[in-house]
Amino acid sequence: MSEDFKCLSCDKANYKLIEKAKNEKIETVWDRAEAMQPQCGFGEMGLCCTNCSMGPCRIVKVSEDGPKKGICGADEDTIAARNLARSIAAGSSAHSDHGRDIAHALYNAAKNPESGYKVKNPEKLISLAKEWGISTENLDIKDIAAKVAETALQEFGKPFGHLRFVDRAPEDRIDIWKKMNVVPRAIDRDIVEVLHSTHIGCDADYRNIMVAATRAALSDGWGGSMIGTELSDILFGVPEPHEIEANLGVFKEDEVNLVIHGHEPTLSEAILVAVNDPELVELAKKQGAEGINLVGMCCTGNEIAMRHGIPMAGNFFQQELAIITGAVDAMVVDVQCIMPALSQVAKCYHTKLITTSPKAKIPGAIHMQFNEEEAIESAKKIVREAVSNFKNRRGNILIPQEKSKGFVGYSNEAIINALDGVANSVAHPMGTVKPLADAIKSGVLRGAAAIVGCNNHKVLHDKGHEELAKELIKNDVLVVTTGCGAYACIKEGLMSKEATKFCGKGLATVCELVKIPPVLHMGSCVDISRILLLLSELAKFMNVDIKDLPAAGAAPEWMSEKALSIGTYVVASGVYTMLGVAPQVTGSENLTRFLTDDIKDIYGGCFDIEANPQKAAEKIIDHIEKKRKSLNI
Ligand code: XCC
Ligand code: SF4
Repeated sequence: MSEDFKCLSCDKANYKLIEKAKNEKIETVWDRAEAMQPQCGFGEMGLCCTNCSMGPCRIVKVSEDGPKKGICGADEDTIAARNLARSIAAGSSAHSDHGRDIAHALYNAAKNPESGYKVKNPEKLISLAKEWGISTENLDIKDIAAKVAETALQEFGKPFGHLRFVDRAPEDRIDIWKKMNVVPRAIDRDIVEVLHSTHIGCDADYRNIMVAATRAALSDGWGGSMIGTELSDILFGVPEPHEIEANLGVFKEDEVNLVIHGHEPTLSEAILVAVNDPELVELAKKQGAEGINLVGMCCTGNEIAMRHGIPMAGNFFQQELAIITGAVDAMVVDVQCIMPALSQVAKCYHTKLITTSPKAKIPGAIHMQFNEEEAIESAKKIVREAVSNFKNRRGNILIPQEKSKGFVGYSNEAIINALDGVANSVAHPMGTVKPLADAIKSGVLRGAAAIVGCNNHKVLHDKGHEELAKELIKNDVLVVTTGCGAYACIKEGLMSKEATKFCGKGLATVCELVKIPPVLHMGSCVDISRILLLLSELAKFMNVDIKDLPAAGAAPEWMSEKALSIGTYVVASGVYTMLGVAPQVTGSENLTRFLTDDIKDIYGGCFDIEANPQKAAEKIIDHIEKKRKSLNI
């Protein structure tokens, strides 16, 4: 029976649950994807415009007949570019609003003891204060935290200048951005400008639309996301390697299973404190449970795995399946990548789906607003709700056996220290990238590639990530990963020490020598800002620009607008970026050529599209070898 599901996912843990869903007549993402076929060709190509109420307008490409312009006269290039730009702006807004919430939490840590938040890494706080020119003299940690938080919040709307983190990029890179007029200025402003310029009757030049979109994307990568990552490290600690378990087998039949799903560590960190509260653990026991089993899903799962070793239950396509186990007592969600379908699935079981953010309510879910000003108290109320639901389990529980082990938590500090031979401590700020540069120069490592992003029914679930990762490490390319790609890799065993068996000789030697897995877990999607910084440090150390490095990015199964923003800022930072799913722009030949070719001459990076992971790997390796040749290494 489970053989039938091989065409849906390559993760065996899913098969029994998909079968269970079928038997129990519960619809999943795969059923809805099938029901959606054939998908709209206009949308697929980016040729449908609903920017004003004279529309919708669509451009007909498949035949000579039919409109070639919208009612206002917008052509395929304008329409496709406007659609893409708006998606990039939405993606940038999601990451950046997340960053803003973390900055507010840091402010709460400083000013509001009721919040329960505390600065966990004062060294990183002080170092950021110095970088931003904030005087720390005679100030205690709380005062410094307040100043840093306020300064971070001003990055969103400051009227003049450019984003502070831009100065972290190599000089050559900043020069390119200046020349192209894409230096991000203020995060909200850059996003708003995209919305304005893509309004009907405004910008009609696809290349100019991409200027605004690129600036908004850069204000995500070198702005909102970087603020999110840096301030999260300050508040909750710099990630360090932890060995954890991953996949749907992490649920426990005899414990309260609480899934935390979404993105912002402000919630998950508070929930983690709450599940360890003796009173709540006692309550769980009174209900007949052995304890409380907290597990993570999607990016918030990445965040608590890498800081606390909490198990990672599953990625984007596994969220419904988690509930279908019948063992989830509560799924607590905040923002982003939470399928509205969850409330229907939860209804079929005893599971409580609890929404917590005013930005994301779901009909049919229980809404318990998470109040960051009283974070811990608020989290305890949510956990109490979960615990008290244990007794309502209905039987018919199926927890798959499958789970894997692996190491997560490779912040830049952890990677640099590991390569430097400094054991197990990231307390001191970033050292030098020399050992990494040496390994690349000598050719023991041919280069590095980031595999990031989501799940998408257009690619066999997890296969895009896994196969690409395996092919790259076989060819001595070090892989770093974030987001739902990280789940695919850990589930396949690629983050375990044994994964060296998949590696080429050079990479295997490095991994064994410094005791790292060949695929390094760098966190959630906002943490792609860590990758930007690592590339930037490496480029500066080697006296080149990011575009000259033997490095590449890939998003084999991407689907979200955030991924479009990421892809754009990564390309504009000089990185060759492979997509496994084509963006909805192919109706405009000019825009497609711009993104996959012309853009190379501007930023040094470009998009490439290849659904087949083997072929994608070949292209990435080819790119890396070309860069090595140009560097004479
Ligand atoms: Fe979402 Fe971040 Fe994509 Fe996964 S990788 S599906 S965006 S959870 Ni960010
Ligand atoms: Fe049609 Fe132009 Fe309005 Fe878009 S903006 S819906 S192309 S008239």
